[in-house]
Amino acid sequence: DSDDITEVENYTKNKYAEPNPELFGVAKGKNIIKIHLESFQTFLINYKLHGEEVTPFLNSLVNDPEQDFTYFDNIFHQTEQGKTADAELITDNSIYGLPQGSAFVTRGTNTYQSLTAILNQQQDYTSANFHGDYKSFWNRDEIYKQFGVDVYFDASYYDMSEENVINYGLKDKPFFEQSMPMLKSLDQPFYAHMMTLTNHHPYIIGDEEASLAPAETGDKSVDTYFQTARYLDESLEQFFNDLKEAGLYEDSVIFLYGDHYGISQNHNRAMKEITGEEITPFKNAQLQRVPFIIKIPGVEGMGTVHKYGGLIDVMPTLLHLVGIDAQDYIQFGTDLFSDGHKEYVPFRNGDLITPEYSVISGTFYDNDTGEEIEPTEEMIQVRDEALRELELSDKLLNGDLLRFYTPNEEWTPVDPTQYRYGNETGIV
Ligand code: GP9
Ligand code: MN
Repeated sequence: DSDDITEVENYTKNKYAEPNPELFGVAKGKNIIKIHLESFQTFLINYKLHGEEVTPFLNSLVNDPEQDFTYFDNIFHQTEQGKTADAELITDNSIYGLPQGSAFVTRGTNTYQSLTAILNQQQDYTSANFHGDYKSFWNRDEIYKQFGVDVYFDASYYDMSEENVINYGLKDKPFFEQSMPMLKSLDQPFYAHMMTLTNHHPYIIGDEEASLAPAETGDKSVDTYFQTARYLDESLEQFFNDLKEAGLYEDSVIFLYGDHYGISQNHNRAMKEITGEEITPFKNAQLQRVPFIIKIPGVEGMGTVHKYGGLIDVMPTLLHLVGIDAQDYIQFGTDLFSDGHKEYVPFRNGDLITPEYSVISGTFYDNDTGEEIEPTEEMIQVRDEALRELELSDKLLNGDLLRFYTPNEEWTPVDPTQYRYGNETGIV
């Protein structure tokens, strides 16, 4: 009820970090291209297999200052069972997924105040999601309407012939290739969310598409993970070239993020071979890093930034870049570019990572040594704060509390009946 939403509001307003004045509004009205790197973990960046870079194209973005990208190398995914759907929920709402199940499915008819709707209402953006799977997967066709996603280009818009499809759906190269005309057809400015798929467990790839030899751990999905990651990397290079050719590259905000881990703890033996270290619970938590890589038109790349954060911080960061103050909205993350950004990162299971220490299953570890430590009062406070944050996010979702929240005078609640995807008729 309204007391509960006030409790959430007080919490998020108190956590809120003021924008960095040098970046606030620099990307106002610019097209935004969001690229979802399926199952992509940070350890792949600059990793060499058989002496070869696995992802030379992504590496060039993070290593070459001329490309003007900024790479955050201490970002964590924060997802749970909802996997991709959790990553979408988190990045477009700055709300955590649920501890069990997928909020996309169980909270698909909630009221949301999503990035897509805010961009549309405040700056007339058109939002479009692109994905080579069918629209009902993860209940997307229902919840996207609550988010106010204008267009959903699902599998029915693509040529899903046998040679184009593998594993869950469309291969990344035909996906990006066929997305180009759809992207060009959008009214500008747009917020385009491109969701890749080929780098998905169990990492299946055909001989014609594999340009890298598999790893040799003997664990099949770990071995081929590098090959599908390479394929994804090549598809990105092709997409960036197409964007340049279409005149959509220079002046767009382009960002890429890994949605969640690709290699689970069931593969610790093989991962020991890959990383050269025993995968302890501490080490496993550190492996939950996913890249966040962003180019902002007119802003020089900042190289590699070591600030700690999570996917929860993506939305407030973007809002500030386009010049919309995040303060009005209920958000659990804070702007990564802000001096006031809080560097503690709650995981959905209650674990926690900060720049100095990690809390895993209730045990505190020193990040430098990986050794157990006795927590200080302050560490315990931060841990409790993180747990409270998760609890409030759950309260928000389970009580559908955004129904009771009006961010500002301009806000119009999203009407889901106004959206149609694919071949849907007027009857919803
Ligand atoms: C399916 C794709 C995969 O459409 O997004 O979802 P995941 O299994 O990663 O949650
Ligand atoms: Mn996924």
